[in-house]
Amino acid sequence: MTFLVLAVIVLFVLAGTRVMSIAALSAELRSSRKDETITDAENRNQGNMWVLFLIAFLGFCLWQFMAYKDKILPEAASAHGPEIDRLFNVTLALITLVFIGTHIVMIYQTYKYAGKKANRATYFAHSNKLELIWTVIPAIVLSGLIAYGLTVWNDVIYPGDKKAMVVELYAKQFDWTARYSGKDNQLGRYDFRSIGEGNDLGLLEDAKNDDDVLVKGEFHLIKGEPVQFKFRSRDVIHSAFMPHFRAQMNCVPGMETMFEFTPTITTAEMRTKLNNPKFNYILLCNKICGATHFNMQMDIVVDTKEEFNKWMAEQKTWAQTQSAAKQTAAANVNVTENTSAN
Ligand SMILES: [Cu+2]
Repeated sequence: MTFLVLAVIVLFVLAGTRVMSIAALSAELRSSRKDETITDAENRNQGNMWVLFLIAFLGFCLWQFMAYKDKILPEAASAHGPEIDRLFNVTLALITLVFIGTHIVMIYQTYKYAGKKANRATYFAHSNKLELIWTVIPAIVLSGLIAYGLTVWNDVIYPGDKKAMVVELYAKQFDWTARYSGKDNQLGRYDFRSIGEGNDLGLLEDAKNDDDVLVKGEFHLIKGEPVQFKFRSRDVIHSAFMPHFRAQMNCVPGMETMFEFTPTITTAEMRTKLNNPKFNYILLCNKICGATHFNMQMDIVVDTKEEFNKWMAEQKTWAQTQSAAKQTAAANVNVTENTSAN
């Protein structure tokens, strides 16, 4: 099927070039014109057509903007989110202005100065005034934008000193594990050499690990309470992207990265706001990290404190998982011994 489609495309291109060369030949035969000189009328015509193109093009851009408006992210669901959105909107407004302005100026030139036989071009090699204008204005605007961006980043990355719940997000090809630090709010030690069957994260024998809770597929956060994420990766660079909370951080093998934020809207509230009972917050991998990168995601549920505590009570701690695994292993050994005795 793919081959057929490709064959059809190639044949179309070949047929197209044939038709074009035939058209060119017949035009030459029919033509009474002896030279290639473009007339003033033709130039005027081109100038007018550029204006039509400008209107159609800007109209198309506006249409796209309106048509895809509902595809952009909903209201930010984190405390720092509105600040990121403001920065985004200011940048977008600026580049939209420049985009429209440069197109209008450019096409106005082709319209106003459409070729005329009588026209003579002005020649000048250098203009200090022009150089100054197009260097100083962008420099000022861009410096302002960068200063604003750095200020926002500073606010976002160094949040208040309210004690945050520590959660580790562990990335590997191709899934995520969330590790809650438990009652002590401390993540236990790990070593990559301990990674193995039943120990994806390489956790070590450490009392701080005992109350840690590991979950996959979905993890929960509390509305109004800060959460400090610590990111790790086993293999390649992944990127933890939580778009609804305006949060993203790289997960780099061999080092720990961090991001802290406070969710402000529960999943239930957001479902009502968006009038979409199926809505879920999401954690995505935002680095093309391999074959099934597209599927590397986890749902995020923002709960009230009570809902969260109820959910957390249902989860098994690392110590519980470990002792269950030991019991299963012991049972298996018994079975093997019994079988060999028989
Ligand atoms: Cu990934």
